Amino acid sequence: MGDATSIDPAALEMLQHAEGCGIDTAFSRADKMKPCPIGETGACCRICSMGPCRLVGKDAEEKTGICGADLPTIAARHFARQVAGGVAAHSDHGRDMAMTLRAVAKGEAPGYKVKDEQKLMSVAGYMGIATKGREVNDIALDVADKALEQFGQPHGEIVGTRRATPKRQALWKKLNLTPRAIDREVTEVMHRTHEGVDLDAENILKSALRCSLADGWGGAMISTDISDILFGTPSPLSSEVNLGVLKDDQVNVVVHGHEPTLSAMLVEASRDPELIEYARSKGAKGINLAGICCTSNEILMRYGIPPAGNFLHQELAVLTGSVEAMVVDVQCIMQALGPLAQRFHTKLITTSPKAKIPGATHIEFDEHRAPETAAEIMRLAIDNYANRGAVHIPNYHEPLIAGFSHEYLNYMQGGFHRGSFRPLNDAIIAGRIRGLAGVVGCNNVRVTQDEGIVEMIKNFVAKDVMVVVTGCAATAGAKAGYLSPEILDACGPGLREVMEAIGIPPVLHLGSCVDNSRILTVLTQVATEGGLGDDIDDLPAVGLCPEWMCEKAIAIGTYFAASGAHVIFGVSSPVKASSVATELMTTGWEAMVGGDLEFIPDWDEMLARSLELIDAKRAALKLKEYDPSQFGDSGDSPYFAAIREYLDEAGKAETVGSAVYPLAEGHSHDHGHSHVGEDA
Ligand code: BF8
Ligand code: SF4
Repeated sequence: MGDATSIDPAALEMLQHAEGCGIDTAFSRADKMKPCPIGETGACCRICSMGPCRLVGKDAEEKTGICGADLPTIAARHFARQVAGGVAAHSDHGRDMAMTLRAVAKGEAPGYKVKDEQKLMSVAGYMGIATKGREVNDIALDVADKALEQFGQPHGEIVGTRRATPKRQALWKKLNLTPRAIDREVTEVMHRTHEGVDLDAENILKSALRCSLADGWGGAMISTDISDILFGTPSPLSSEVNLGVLKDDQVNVVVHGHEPTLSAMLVEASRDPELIEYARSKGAKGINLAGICCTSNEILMRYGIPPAGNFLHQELAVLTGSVEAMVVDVQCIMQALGPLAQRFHTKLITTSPKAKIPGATHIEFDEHRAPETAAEIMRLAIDNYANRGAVHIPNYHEPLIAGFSHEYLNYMQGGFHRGSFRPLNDAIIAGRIRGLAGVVGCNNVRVTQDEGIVEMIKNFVAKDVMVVVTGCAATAGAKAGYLSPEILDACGPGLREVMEAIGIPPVLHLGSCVDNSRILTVLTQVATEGGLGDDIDDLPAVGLCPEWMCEKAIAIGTYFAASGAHVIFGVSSPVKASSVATELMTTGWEAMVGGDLEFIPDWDEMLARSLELIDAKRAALKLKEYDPSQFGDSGDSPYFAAIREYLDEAGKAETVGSAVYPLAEGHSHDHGHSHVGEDA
């Protein structure tokens, strides 16, 4: 095992256990397989079979491939293809959500319904769909069809872009960056980066910007909106996180992947009295559902189902020997799970026709018979309980609060009908809050698991920067205790004062990676609320992806840049070999769209650069210079006192899935009728 493994004690314990069992993990495989230094930096082109061409050596920037392509073109082409891959993944997920909504509207998807009518109305509103006096399912059908149109419409522009600030929309139009249709933008990038088409790095990167916008304001936004419509817009609730949420005396079912459609049905199945009784008949005390990666975030946000961990925990969960079934759909699923599951009793179950794994059992999920499929999977897991061997569950579980949404933040700051961001904007203007940071994205074995993410969160809150988190970064923060109310004690004085006054924590879990679209709409509202300029590029805000791993992360970083945000990634730059491509994506993009994408592998430098960017925006807005000595502790607010008391009870009572904040009147979101594992 190398020295850079994890800061998570549960992971360290499991890695030692793996070593003892003689089992490989991504961590140990990374020691044996170093990244290819040519591909890592974007200096390898394998687009045609005259190559692959590798532009290396001191004079690499003067060299060309066989066809004459130079380093900027090769690096930009590869980067643009990564963006297209990420956009395709998020958007195809969005398409599936739209298909499900369509089936629901037509009465063809038993088990699902429109759960959040308020959200349906607001989505119909921005899509320009009439709602007055119409049946819910008729509106839902139009919303689903409009969403599906976004993928292949021959004319027009992606409707979600209308939610950007007027200034941003005008800028995109002027630069010809407004995405037209999701599939079209992906296809066009694949075409332009085919051998012998777009050979101008600047132009290639510009097409990557437009393509990425088809994700943030298109596919990802559709995913978030329709998930909210079908499963409820999140509002805060408590849960627990880390491998310790697995239970040694219950049937453990772990969902892993991204889409909420099947996992939400498994939530229902795990609460089905008949199935719980069946589990008991097999000697288990109950059914325990937990999650990995973003499907975990989806059901954490809405039902309080506890995450067992983030991306690098997927193998570790199986290694506990306690998982009866790991149920996967799409994205971020390691092929290594196949052979690994075979060394334990764990049934690895693939469910998407798009994603099969050698060694797995395939039970295809179909939204037209979702409850039956979920029950079938659950029964298989229960039947497997008897096959359990030795169990090693590390005893680490942290309390956390999750479930924040744009809608809920509006509500906390003024009510659903007078929703506003005034208190937040005023606090930023006054300097109580120095700025905003989004800390998002993956785990990556090339850096110490969770270290960069947690370093950023810890330092930001201490320096009065309010933080929003999504994806595996949210899980990392939660595992380290930064999503518990105790975090208030780690806050700078100004931030603490504001959080106590508004009644929200300083690190807000906004959901899965597609829910980064929530950050776009939150930033847009902050920008248009008044006092902080009039577009995202005016805001004292940064977006960070310290431990990025996949193409989706690249797509996200790019659409934030195209939306005007300064974005910093860690690990290493996929265009590092080309100083020209690097320049184009930093100073070039900043001049063009106000945002940019930098890669800074060192955590201290990443933090320093973030604060520098935030302070520079404050100065440009002529805001007061940030001065932490101005503000003092206001003492505990009743909100947090109540939450603290509540969590103190956590050891004694079941807290998972309980709403922890007051809900608005007429608030249509629910978090299920009973707690996980609780008797029905
Ligand atoms: O979609 S953060 S490792 S799970 S890609 Fe994958 Fe990265 Fe995790 Fe969420 Ni997002
Ligand atoms: Fe080499 Fe050009 Fe072919 Fe790329 S497209 S592999 S640079 S010849």
